[in-house]
Amino acid sequence: MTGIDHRLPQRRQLLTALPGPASQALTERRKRVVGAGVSSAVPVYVADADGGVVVDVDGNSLIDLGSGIAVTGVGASNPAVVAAMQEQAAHFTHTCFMVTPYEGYVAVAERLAALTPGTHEKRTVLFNSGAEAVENAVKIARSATGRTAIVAFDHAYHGRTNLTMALTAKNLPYKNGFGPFAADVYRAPMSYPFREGLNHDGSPITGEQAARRAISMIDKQVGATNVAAIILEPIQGEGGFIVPAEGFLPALVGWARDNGIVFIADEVQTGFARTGAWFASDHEGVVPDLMTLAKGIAAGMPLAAVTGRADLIDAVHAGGLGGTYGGNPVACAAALAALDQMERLDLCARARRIEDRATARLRAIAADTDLIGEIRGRGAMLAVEFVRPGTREPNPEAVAQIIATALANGVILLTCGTYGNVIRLLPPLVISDELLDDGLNVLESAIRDLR
Ligand code: PLZ
Repeated sequence: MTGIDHRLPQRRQLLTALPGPASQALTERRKRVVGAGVSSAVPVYVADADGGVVVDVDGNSLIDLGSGIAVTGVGASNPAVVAAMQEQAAHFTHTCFMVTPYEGYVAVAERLAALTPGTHEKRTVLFNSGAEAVENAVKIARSATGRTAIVAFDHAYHGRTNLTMALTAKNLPYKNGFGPFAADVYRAPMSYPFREGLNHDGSPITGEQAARRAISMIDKQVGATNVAAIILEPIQGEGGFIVPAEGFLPALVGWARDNGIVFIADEVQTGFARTGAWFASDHEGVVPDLMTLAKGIAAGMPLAAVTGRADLIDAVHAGGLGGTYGGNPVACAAALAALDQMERLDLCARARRIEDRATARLRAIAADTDLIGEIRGRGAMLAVEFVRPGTREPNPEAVAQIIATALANGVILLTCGTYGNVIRLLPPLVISDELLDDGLNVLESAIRDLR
């Protein structure tokens, strides 16, 4: 029970092989006019989507275990969100908040102040994309501290614009040939328990030790007094759904605070009930100085935010932040309705239920194969890291095959990871138990097919 009456039947049904003829025809049209640098993970064209299903132009009904990369937590056509957008669009679609402002923007900022960690005074500025939010968080940190250096982490993903490419770790496909990148960006070692060495006595490296290793690198190579901000995804997304060892985050935040360094939590992927809490920072009681938010905030409308300490954000001169579309009124209406839905349907609890259900299944699958190195994640942000049997060597080939088999059987699954060897589960939070189970059945048999 998810508390929503879905418009489309919530079932997997294939009428053609995938991609079907209508999708294939669109792929041909696309090749003639769409830039080759944009690729699509799933070569079926969408006609409709609702709850846990995506219906393609050939009438096939696929199970969505990706939510358009962690965006449509409340569903891709949630009726409350659709109604709110229609109502707003019927009045005005745009005025530009920098020209003639409107209430929706202010209301979103109020909601974010209340929902994000910490009871201190907060401010919000709205933008269009996650990358734009990250760029602006960096601008704010530099302006407020008068310092310039920014530290990001191994395996980080923060976007595709010039500054955010510099912050992003992985070369292909994100950075290759696109440099030179923004200056004064440094990379510190992450806590990645599955791929971490051991202490001399054979004990695992703790979160605090991993934090000390990063801090020492920053101190020695950059110098704390030069650092405006450190930016970190509390659970890394594109990098492989890496959950740092417990204690890593609090130790870094404490050190940043002691040294006048702004701690930016990039919760673009982890935010808005996805991990079973409003924000991933909540799991360890971390209160970031600034947060970057996007994706789940507005059920698919392009909206992003920087929310955080009033003293930092208000340090920027008047007119220093903005953009034509930032905080578009239709996107704000969608966000307000989506946030209502998250509360009303208690989607944090729903994400935890998805975690329990899916991890139990995944553990059973793992017990039966030597291809799975680790199952990890929180809430409805879960990952399976694949290895070559008997080793920790990444196995991207197995992942590619599993994804292809699952798709052929009508399940949309996404990959991630620096080594391309991680399958991530990001179902809409409103997916039904039955549909989730059916999707996991398909994943299980795709894995079994490999053995
Ligand atoms: N920060 C933590 O996950 C976007 C990118 C997909 P935008 N992640 C999906 C791709 O290949 O482009 C993301 C993120 C984190 C920032 C971003 C950037 O958000 O809205 O894509 O700009």
